[in-house]
Parts: sequence; C-alpha cells; structure tokens
Amino acid sequence: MFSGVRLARYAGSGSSGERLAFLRDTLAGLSASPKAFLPKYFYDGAGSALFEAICVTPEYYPTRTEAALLADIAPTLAASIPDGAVLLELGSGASEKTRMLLDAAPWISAYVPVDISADALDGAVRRLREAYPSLAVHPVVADFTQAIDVPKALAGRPVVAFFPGSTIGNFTHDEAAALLRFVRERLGPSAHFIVGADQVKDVNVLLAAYDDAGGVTAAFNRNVLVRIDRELGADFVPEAFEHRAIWNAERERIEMHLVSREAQEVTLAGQRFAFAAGESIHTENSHKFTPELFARLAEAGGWRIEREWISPAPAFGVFMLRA
Ligand code: AVJ
Repeated sequence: MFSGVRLARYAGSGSSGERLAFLRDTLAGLSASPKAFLPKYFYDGAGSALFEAICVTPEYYPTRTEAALLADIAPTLAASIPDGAVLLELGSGASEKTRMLLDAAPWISAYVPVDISADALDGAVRRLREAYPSLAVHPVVADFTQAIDVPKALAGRPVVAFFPGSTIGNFTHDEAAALLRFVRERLGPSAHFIVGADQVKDVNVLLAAYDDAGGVTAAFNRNVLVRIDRELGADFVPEAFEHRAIWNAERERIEMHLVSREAQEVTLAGQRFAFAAGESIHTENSHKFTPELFARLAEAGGWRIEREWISPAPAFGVFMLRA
C-alpha cells in the first residue's frame, strides 16, 4: 500500500499536470467577467489548515452542528452499513467526522479518503492508521469531481460513500445533481451515500459564519492569492484585496469575494490583469439547502432518500441516500 508521503510525490500539487491545470484555470478566471476562481484551489497545505481553523471559530457552526448530529444518529447510520463495507469519503480533509462512523460500525473493513490536498491526506492518514490499526486505509489524492475509484484491491465489497461538511454546497444545483449522478454511476446500484447539506437559515447567522471576527475566513480567502503567487509566480499583494461574504438571496447561497481595494494591475504568466477599485474576484459559492431542494437534486442524480435528519437550529441536514 502506498504511504501518504509517496502519494504526495505522485499526485500532489507539486506535479506538473496539477500545476498546469491550476495555471490554466486561474488565467481563465482572471480573464472572465466577473473574475472568478474555483474553490478547490483553496486547499493547499496552508489552506487546508486554515479551513480546520475556521471549523473551530465560534461563528462557523456547520462543523460542530453536523458533528453533534452525526454523533446522535451514528447508531442508526451504522445499522445500515453492511458488514465488511468500504467507506469512501469525498473531500475528506482531516477525516475528523469519519471517526464517528468508524467507531459506530467497526465492521467497516477499509477506508478510502479522497482529497485534493496531499498535505491534508498525509496527516489525516497517519493519525487514522494509528487510531485504527486494523483498518485498511487507501488514500487517494484526487479531485473527486474528476475521478472516484475504489482501489482494485477492494473491488466487490459493498461501498458506503460519505460526503459530509456541506461541500456539496460549493457546486451549483446543476453541478451538484451531476456530481450525485457521477457518484451513483461509479458506485453502482447497491451503494449507500451519506451526505451532509447545510440548510437555509437566518442570514445574519450565515454571514457571521463566513466572516468571523477573528479574521480566519478572511485569511483562508486571501490564501488563494498567496498560493497563486508562490506556485504560479504571480505578483498579487493579498492585503490589497478585502474579504467579503454576501448572501445571494435569489440563489440561496453565501458568496465569498476578494474585492480590490484600489485600481491595480497583477501579472501572471506574462499576462497583465487590470482591477478597478471595488472590482471583485468571486472565490466561492456555498449553497444552502431546504430538504425539498436537496431531495430534488438527489432524485435528479438517481438516488432516493432513505432517511433524513435536520438538526435543531442552526439547521444542518444529513441525508442517507440509496441507489
Ligand atoms: C468546506 C466548502 C463546506 O462552504 O462552508 C468555509 C468552505 N468557506 N468558510 C463552506 C468554507 C468559507 C466550506 N466547505
């Protein structure tokens, strides 16, 4: 089995294909109008660590709310996890919530964490192997929208996919339905899929969660500029951009932006990009759901909802889907 360290060398952001895709997407985003980046590029090592820091701010309720809900329902979830199942997690990051399932269903035979950040996977895998010595852990460094593969060594075992954290909120409704369908097609007709989806709620609660007083979310947002400078050789001055979180009521989503404090120019790969004062780069969407909306997307993706749980306020949903 590959160690996390070797995987990092194979397929981490250090590989030239990854760097090229990052450059291509960043150039396209800066050429677009309005300017926009893809949220998956937040997650270099520093960005993954900043996200973990966001999760423990007082304002960012999703992580602790979902964790409390999962702790409550873990026995029920476990009851539907087949003996010897492979647990496949999309965007596993630090794999903290995973432990709740592993503890409740010790008959899970293998764990396949899929994450775009080799650094985040490395640490998570090291800690999990120590805590669960009899669990087979097969980390995969990948963009889960492009590739979801159960390692060949585990073929034939029942698969339970796990997609917590409302990461699905990063996608538009059409993209989310397509992703749900992609997972359904990759995992086959016997698959189970446990998805966490944050719910529409009081706008002030939402805005605070994406603009914490300690400035951790602002640092997370600006870190993508730091990363573009370091990995792609651009000359962004991160502090010349202001972090902004807004609620888009029509689309029911929080948007994060980086707003240019003044007119300025930035150079990337020999191309110059002009910013007007107040012009923004749209860096992330975080869609919020109702049970009805989530059900519609799940059905569009070929799933049916076997059970759903919504926490007391601040409302967060966990959905158990069957193919
Ligand atoms: C990891 C995508 C679920 O959208 O809430 C946290 C990322 N962005 N604060 C989210 C995030 C700003 C987070 N997801």
